[in-house]
Amino acid sequence: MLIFHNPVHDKHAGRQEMFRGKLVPCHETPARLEYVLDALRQRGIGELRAPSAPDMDLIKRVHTPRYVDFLASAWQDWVALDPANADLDILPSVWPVRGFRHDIEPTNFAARVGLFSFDSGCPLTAGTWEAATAGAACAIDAARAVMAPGGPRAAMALTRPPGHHAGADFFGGYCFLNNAALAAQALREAGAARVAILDVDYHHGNGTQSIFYERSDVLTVSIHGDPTTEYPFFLGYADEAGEGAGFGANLNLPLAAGTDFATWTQALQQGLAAIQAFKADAVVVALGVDTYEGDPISKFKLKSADYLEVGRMLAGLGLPTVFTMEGGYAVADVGINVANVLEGAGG
Ligand code: OKP
Ligand code: ZN
Repeated sequence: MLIFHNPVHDKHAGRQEMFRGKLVPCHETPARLEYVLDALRQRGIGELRAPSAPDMDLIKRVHTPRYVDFLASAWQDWVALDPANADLDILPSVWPVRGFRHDIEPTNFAARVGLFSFDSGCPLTAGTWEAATAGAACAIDAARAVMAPGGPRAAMALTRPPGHHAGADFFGGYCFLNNAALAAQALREAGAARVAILDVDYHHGNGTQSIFYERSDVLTVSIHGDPTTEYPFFLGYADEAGEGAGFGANLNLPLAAGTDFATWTQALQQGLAAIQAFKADAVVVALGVDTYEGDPISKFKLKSADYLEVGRMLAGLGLPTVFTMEGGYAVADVGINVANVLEGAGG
């Protein structure tokens, strides 16, 4: 497997997130990715490569140009307000909910942060833009690699911050640019007529779903903790099937907290069957390993060895496959769990 790893992922390093009424150290840390790199190197899995420059035009076909421009300048805008801000992260604190106007863009910085975000657990830091754009480049490169004549069957964007909660014009859930969506768009533009995104992260991929909700060329499937009790709460229910031309091209498979591998596997089979029925030409796997029994913020019960079987089942599709790195917060075990998926998928 060809693995595009983000060499500047650690420039995104949030200090604190709002969690249950307190500011706590961020769960989504640079160490997560280092554990994966260590595990892959130790086990000789994959061929590591650095990404090329990000394709900003493609990024602006998935995200709105004004959101991309906001992200690109947010840190400079923040520090311009007060030089002392350089020692703080940007955390959203106000949002335009029902009844507010959505057709205006305030000039106030806090208001703009709220306009482009949906939670207070997602600090935007000095290096977020650099890390997120390099990660986007990993996803785009991985997609182009599997579509190239003679290219590998599978490639991975090994990056952080993750992406699947980021929508066309908002960040949240530790995500800024939607790497899985960017990979899917790159697959489309490289010649795959029909693309499926299979999101196996513990949390519903709300950003990915919303980006493709009205499109018939990209099937979005997500297996996740039931949003009745699990983040992101306001999307990810089983009755969300897509809209307009996209009707029938979204499948949510919510599972109760406490779900074990046997039950989770049945949902995966269902998701794989939907991808086959869709006649996808290529697939993007939004790979979160926060389904792990030891994950500190999630409630499924997968064991490390189970991830080998997950990889085998995904490879059974026999499709060009791009993996993107999403969640997984049992930091010391993220490496073995991701390496197991990739080994199961054929290394
Ligand atoms: C990102 B990914 C809210 C607590 C939950 C967000 C979890 C984001 C998970 N205050 N925080 O899907 O792994
Ligand atoms: Zn997650």
